[in-house]
Amino acid sequence: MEKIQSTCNYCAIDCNLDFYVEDGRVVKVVPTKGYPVNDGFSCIKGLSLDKQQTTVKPNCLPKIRQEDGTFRTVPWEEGFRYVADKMKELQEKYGQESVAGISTGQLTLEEFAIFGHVMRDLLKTNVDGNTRLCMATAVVAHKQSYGFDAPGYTLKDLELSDTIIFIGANPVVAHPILWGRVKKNQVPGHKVVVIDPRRSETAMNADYWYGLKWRSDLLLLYTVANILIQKDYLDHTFIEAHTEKFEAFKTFVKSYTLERGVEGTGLTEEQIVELVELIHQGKRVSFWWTMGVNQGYEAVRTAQAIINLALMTGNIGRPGTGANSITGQCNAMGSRSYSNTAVFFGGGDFTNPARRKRIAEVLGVEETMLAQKPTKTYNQIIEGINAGKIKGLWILCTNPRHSWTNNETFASAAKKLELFVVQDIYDTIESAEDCTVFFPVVPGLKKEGTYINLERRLSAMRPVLPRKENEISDYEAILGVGKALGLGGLKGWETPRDCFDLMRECSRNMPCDITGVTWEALEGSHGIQWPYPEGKEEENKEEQRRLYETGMFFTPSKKAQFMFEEVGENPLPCSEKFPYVLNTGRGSVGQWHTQSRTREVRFVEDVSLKKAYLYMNTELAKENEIREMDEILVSSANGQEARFAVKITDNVQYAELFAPIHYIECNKLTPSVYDPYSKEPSYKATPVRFEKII
Ligand SMILES: Nc1nc2c(c(=O)[nH]1)N[C@H]1C(S)=C(S)[C@@H](COP(=O)(O)OP(=O)(O)OC[C@H]3O[C@@H](n4cnc5c(=O)[nH]c(N)nc54)[C@H](O)[C@@H]3O)O[C@H]1N2
Ligand SMILES: Nc1nc2c(c(=O)[nH]1)N[C@H]1C(S)=C(S)[C@@H](COP(=O)(O)OP(=O)(O)OC[C@H]3O[C@@H](n4cnc5c(=O)[nH]c(N)nc54)[C@H](O)[C@@H]3O)O[C@H]1N2
Ligand code: SF4
Ligand SMILES: [Mo]
Repeated sequence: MEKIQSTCNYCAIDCNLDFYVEDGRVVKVVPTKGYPVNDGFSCIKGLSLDKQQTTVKPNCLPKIRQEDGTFRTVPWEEGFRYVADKMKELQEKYGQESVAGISTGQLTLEEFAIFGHVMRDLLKTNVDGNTRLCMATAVVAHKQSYGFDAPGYTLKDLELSDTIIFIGANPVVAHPILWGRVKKNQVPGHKVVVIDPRRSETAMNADYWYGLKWRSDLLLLYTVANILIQKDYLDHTFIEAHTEKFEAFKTFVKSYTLERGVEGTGLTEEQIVELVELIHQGKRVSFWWTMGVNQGYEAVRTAQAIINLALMTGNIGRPGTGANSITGQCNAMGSRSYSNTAVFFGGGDFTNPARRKRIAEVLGVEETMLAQKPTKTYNQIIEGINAGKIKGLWILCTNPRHSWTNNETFASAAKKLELFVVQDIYDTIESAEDCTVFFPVVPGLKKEGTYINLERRLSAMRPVLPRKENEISDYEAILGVGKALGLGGLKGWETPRDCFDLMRECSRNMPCDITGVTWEALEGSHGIQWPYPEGKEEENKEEQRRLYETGMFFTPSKKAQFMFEEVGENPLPCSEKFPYVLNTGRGSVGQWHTQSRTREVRFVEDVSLKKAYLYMNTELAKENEIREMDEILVSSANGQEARFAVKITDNVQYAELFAPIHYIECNKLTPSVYDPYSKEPSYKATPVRFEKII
């Protein structure tokens, strides 16, 4: 029996697992002992990765739709040529930006790098990722506040913190291994605080739960900041030495009085003051946020309001502290720096002449070949298709027909496309229904590459199983089309390993420098956190490292910025017609997003409901004579309606409904509303009404 250590490619924890293989089959999966992230533990999804060994069918070839609607199976070379020719034809007919791509945070670093290169540099068009739906807010917040998209923490900080504050995060369900680290915290008297309108699974296990009114976080955080200032609970030395714009912030938050906070958040005076005291009394306070913050119409400012609290109280760069954004997908961090979508490979703006020169040198191409500007955003791509301007789309490792906000807008877009390439490990996903080309690729178990987890740790994905005839990886599919385009620019990109070497070189002297990491060193390792520059390996040999320990940030002045803006009007508030609010999120540890993968896991499927459901408050249900599992028709302010079964609970507020995202009905109802800076959808608070189906 052979043992192969690889990385779980579901969530951003990036647990390492030992796969035991015999006769070309995985017979056992054991979480890697001693791996600093998950040390011998994992959740059910990682343990079930072996279920995906059967998904790719034999004779795995591309399919092209014919005029009569049926599919023709073709050899790979023909598939590549078809897609390449069609994209060039569309560009000639309708303009360069008439084709687009949607990438992901769930492939290897090398895979989205080559996709970004082919689409953005060779074809000179747009590629955005599903990371827009997830981490875009944190990216913008970090860039503006710290000068670079660099979350500073290490997971060990959860064990060292005396006051752990989760804001819009439910790690008990979404990041169970991270929650395991909270449980390992031995600091005497440490406290866990949860800020979430819903009494989530994490709230139930916390010492303090602040069940504020949805979308009132920004108001709460400014109120807390104002009281901290009034009480002089500040770290003046840190503010002075390492931050800018504090005086302006101080003036700004003056109007965020306790009364205003109470009125807008629905919390009591005592609760808000208690929260302030908790922050003040903590010696090592850490703030952790996820989608309850990122997915809102003023999300960037909310994330920055969290950063402001950490800065003003000096809770950053020290063990057990930080304003820490928790990442979602296994390689969201990799895609942020290496997908060539919003920034260059390794970071830096597309307009920065020094970066342009350097990247062109590393890639061995003319500077003119490189993308000139950041990509059009996800919403602009979908709107572009619906407006008839974009005619070709290539999506990979994402299922937008289900996951995109107001997802009927994706359904209508898909029907308008002349070329719609779907590249996935299942041809049964909802997004494949209207595709014109399907590229079947192998799952993670059969490929190699690099992942970066939420604490900046690189780890290796190594092939656990051999490939069968015609089975190819995402990397090979993209390279195949890239070559068929005949535009050059792919010398040195032959294998994932070559690509990794290029990307390493692109990162040189950037905050995310990984020039000291080698392909070999990652294999069977404990992972390596960035930065890890060449020549400084000794200096960085600690296994758990954090950024900002010297108080230096990545802005030109090396100081962090207080970023703030008045609390805005809700662009889509509840009304008489739509008096309730639909909250959405992860439903269970076992279910993953659109369920394409986890529905294969027998013990997850056995306990998961087959039809869409939502949670309703006991009192509201009673008033409407709704009993457990009765069906209701929910109508949304976006003009759509969908059926849900009702589960009754006291854990949601009276006017709040909570729908797990694992059913396509959920995003039928979510709106086309975005944060103005990050363009991340406001998924978590849609005005709705409902009626019981008799
Ligand atoms: N089992 C499982 N795990 C997963 C995933 C999965 O699909 N399944 N997906 C992964 C991915 S990609 C991601 S991004 C993460 C997401 O991880 P999380 O963000 O932790 O999960 P969510 O359930 O989306 O949202 C977190 C909480 O935000 C709360 N919330 C809603 N509105 C507000 C608000 O106005 N204010 C505040 N403070 N909170 C609010 C919700 O009630 C919810 O409890 O999970 C990752 N892990
Ligand atoms: N209402 C609401 N909607 C949300 C959210 C929310 O909180 N509320 N959360 C948003 C967030 S944070 C996220 S990250 C998105 C996730 O949304 P999606 O990315 O659309 O969801 P997944 O189900 O993870 O889709 C991944 C796809 O990749 C395929 N796949 C798996 N492995 C491979 C591989 O190796 N290669 C290829 N080519 N394909 C593979 C799977 O079969 C699946 O079809 O959903 C967003 N949508
Ligand atoms: S916690 Fe995340 S990385 Fe770890 S096994 Fe579960 S899904 Fe995989
Ligand atoms: Mo996500």
